[in-house]
Amino acid sequence: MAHRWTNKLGAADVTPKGIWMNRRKVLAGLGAAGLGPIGGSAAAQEALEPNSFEDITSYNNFYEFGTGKNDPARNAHALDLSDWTIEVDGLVDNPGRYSLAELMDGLETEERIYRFRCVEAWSMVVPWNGVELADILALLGVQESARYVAFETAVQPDNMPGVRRRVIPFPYVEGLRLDEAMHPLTLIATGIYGEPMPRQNGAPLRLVVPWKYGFKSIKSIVRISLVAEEPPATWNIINPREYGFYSNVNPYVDHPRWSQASEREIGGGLFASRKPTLMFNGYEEEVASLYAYMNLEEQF
Ligand SMILES: Nc1nc2c(c(=O)[nH]1)N[C@H]1C(S)=C(S)[C@@H](COP(=O)(O)O)O[C@H]1N2
Ligand SMILES: [Mo]
Repeated sequence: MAHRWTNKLGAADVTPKGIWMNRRKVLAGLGAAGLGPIGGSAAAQEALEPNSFEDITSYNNFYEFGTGKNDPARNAHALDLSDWTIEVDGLVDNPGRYSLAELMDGLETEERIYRFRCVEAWSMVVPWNGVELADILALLGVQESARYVAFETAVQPDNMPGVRRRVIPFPYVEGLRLDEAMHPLTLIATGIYGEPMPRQNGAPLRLVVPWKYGFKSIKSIVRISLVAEEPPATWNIINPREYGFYSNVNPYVDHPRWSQASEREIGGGLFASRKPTLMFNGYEEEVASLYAYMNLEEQF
């Protein structure tokens, strides 16, 4: 591929102020701050048409329930949601074991219609309900020395056939750099189409990071840790050559085994043409400054 994406933006100020400025920019892009869903800059022009509830809940990746796209819809009914708690630990002022309601105390969920791009080169548009992770982190009190946020998925061997068969290592783990975690596009989602999060989509709470490949959006979270060092991430552990820690959507950096230049839209029908993949999945204007100092081909 001849053309390579390079970051032409100036120095990014990855400080709380930098984050705040970035947040203001995103909110400014909405017109009236806080009104309506954020779809990203490109999406301001192009109204995003969400996929059907049926598409979103029947074509899934959730390896705890099997590796087939239909397996989560078939098997995730067994996920036990009773007494769900989220362990919060590490470099945080308010560690402890929280219920979902306690974790989101006083926060109102909003709808965000985001593009969702899997590393396997398929995509959907999903109307999530959730809260900004930044707002949860503010309640938890992130300490000065924290640089990353680590997440862990529930392991329920009796209820998860993929865990029993050890199709990949479990628990599924993921992580974000703190500035990524604090970005106003980054959500903790608790629903889709106004319904509580379906089990196959990661009930009762899952991460959504719309400018990154789907595997960063870890499901059914039971642990959130504030840490100083880059935390482990499941697909990066399995195959670091193919899956980087950052995994930002990037049409100019191909997967070693396939092109990332285009994508197949789920629900588009058998004869639909592939659509070009957008830099940072269409959220370039909002997030490119987070990566100003990085070579995105080496740190992919
Ligand atoms: N715990 C866990 N989280 C996960 C996965 C998984 O297998 N286990 N798959 C990831 C991948 S590869 C994708 S594409 C998305 C799929 O989310 P969806 O099924 O809601 O579309 O979930 C991500 N989160
Ligand atoms: Mo994925």
